[in-house]
Amino acid sequence: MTWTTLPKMPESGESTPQLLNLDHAAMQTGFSWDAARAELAGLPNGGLNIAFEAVDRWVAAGFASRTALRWLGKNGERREFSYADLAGLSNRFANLLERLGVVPGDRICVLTGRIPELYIAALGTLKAGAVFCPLFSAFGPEPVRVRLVKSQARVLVTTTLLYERKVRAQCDELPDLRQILLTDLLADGDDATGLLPFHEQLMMESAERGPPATRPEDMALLHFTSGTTGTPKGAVHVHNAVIAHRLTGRLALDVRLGDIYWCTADPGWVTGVSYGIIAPLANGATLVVDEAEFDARRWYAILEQEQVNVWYTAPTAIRMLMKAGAVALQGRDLGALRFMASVGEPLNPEAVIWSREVLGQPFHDTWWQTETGAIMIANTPGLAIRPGSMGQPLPGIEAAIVRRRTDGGVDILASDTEGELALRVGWPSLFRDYLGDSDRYQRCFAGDWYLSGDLARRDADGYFWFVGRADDVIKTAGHLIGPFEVESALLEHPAVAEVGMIGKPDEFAGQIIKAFVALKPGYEPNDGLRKELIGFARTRLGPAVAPRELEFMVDLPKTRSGKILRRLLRARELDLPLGDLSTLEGDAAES
Ligand code: 6R9
Repeated sequence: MTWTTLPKMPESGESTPQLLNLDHAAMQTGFSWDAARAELAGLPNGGLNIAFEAVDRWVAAGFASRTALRWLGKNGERREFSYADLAGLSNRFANLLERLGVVPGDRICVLTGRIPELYIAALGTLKAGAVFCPLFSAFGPEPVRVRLVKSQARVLVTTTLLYERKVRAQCDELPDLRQILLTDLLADGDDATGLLPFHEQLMMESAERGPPATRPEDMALLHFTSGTTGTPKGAVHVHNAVIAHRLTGRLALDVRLGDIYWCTADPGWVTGVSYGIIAPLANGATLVVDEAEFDARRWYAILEQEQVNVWYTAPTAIRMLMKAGAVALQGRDLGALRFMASVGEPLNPEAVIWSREVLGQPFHDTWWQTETGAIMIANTPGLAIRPGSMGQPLPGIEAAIVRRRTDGGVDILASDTEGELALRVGWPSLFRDYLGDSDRYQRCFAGDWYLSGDLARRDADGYFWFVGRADDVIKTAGHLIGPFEVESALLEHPAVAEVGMIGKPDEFAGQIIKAFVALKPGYEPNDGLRKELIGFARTRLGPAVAPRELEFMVDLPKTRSGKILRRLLRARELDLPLGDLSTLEGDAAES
C-alpha cells in the first residue's frame, strides 16, 4: 500500500465550526465546563469519542482535504495525511480490531517510534471503543513486559525489530496478548504466533465505518506512570478528557484552526498523546511529527521549513538548543512562530530570558501530570511571564498549596508558603483510576482535593512556583522514572545486595539517574563491575531508564526497619549539611 493512493473522502463545502468566545479574561469570570463541552461535535444520544472529535468532525465540517499529519521521516522522507486520510485509515484500523475479536475496553498497546502507524492505531483504537496504551520505544524489555502484563494488552502494534528485542522472549507471560501487528512485515502473517502484517491487514478493511459507540465516561487512554514504590501505575483516562484537551490546547498553547503545530514529545509519554495528537487535532491544526531524535540544526530547519506556528517542547531540549548556540540558528527565519511553550520539568529563568533574546519570544512554562490529563497551570498568552514560574491555574482549575492533616483532610496554606500542590477535582481529564489499583488511586485524594505529589508555592499574585517532588520519583530529560523499576532491575544481578537510586542534578537533562550499590560478599567493587552493572541495567531497562552513574558503597543508609534512605544518599551526593537532614530522616520519614 502507498499512503497516497488512499481513497479520498467526499468534500462538502467548507464552513467554519462554531467556536465559543473563550477569551481569556472572559473565561476567568464566566467559565463553565459545560460551555467547553458544548463546543464539541458530540455523537448521537450523548455519546463522545476522542478520535471523532480529533478527526471526523473536521471532515464533516468540510476540512477533509486539509493536512492533519505531516510526517518527517528520519531519512528525509515526507508524508502528508489529510483529515480524510486519517479518518479513513483510523476507520480501517477500528474495523480491523473488530475482525480480530477486540471488544470495547480491551487494551491496545503501541510500541513504535514516531511513525504514522502509531497515530492511525491510536485513533482507530479509540474509534473501536478500545483503550490506547502507548509504550515508549526506548524502554528495554523489562519496562515493556511490566506494562504489557499490567495493561493486559490484547493487541500490540510494533516493528519487527522492537518485537524481536523487547517482546518475543516474554510472550509466554502475556496470555491476553492475541495478535501482534508488525508495521514493517510485508509477507503473510503467522496465525500460530499471532504475528500479522499491519498494512496488509489494514487494507483488507473498509475505510468506512459508522459513528463510534463510546460514552463520555468510557475508558479511552491508559498511561503508565511511576511512583516511589511498586510497579508503574496505569492511569486511566476517559473520552470526556477531550473537553480539556481541546480547551487547553487553545487557552494554554494558543492553537488555532489551520495552525501548523509541533509537539516534540514522544507519544510514549502523556504529553505526546494529549498534546502530540489529541489537543492539536481537536483544534483543527496540522501536526508536524518528526521521527528523528533531537538535533538543534534539524529542529530550527523544521521550524522554518514547515512554517510552524505553535511549538510545544521540553526544558531539556531548550537547554540543548542553548548549548548549540546561535550558530545553529543562523540563516533561519522563524517568522511563522507565534507561540512557544514548555512542559515536563522546571523551566529555568535563563531559558526564558535566552529564548526572548535569541528566538525573539519567550517560552511559556506549563505544568500538569499524567494524572491530570491536561495542562492545569500555565503562562497563557495573555499573562505576563515571571521567569521561573509555572504560571497561573487555567480557567476551570482551582489550585492551592496544602499540607496534609493526619485526619485525612488538608489545610490550605497562605501565599509564599511551601507545601503540596493540590487541585480541586471537577475537570474532565482527571484520571479515573489506576488500573487494578483503586486503593492507590484513593490515596491521591483528600476530600475533594487531588494531591499532586509536587511541592510548590504560590505568590501573592497567584503565580505558582515549582519547588520539587514530595517523593523519590525523578525526571530525567523530561521522563518520569520511579526508583522501584531501576532498583529491581539491578537487584537481579548476582553481585548486587542493595541498591538505592537518586536523581543527580545535570546541566542538560535536569537530573540523571545515579545508583548506589552495596555488593554481596565475594564481589569486589571495581571499574569493570561498575561498567558491567550499568550495561546490565541498560540491556534490561533501556537507555532512557538506566542509571548513568553508579557508585559502590559498603552499606546503604537505612531506617531501622531496613528501608533504604534515598534522601540520605541524595544529601551525601549533593553535600548537604547533615543538620538539614536530622528532621527528614529516621523512621518518621518512612510513612
Ligand atoms: C506532563 C508531564 C509529571 C511531573 C510533575 C512535576 C514535573 C511537569 C513541570 C514539572 C516543573 C513544570 N513537571 N511540568 N516540573 N515545572 N512546568 O510531564 O507528566 O510525566 O506525569 O510528569 O513532571 O514533577 O509532577 P508526567
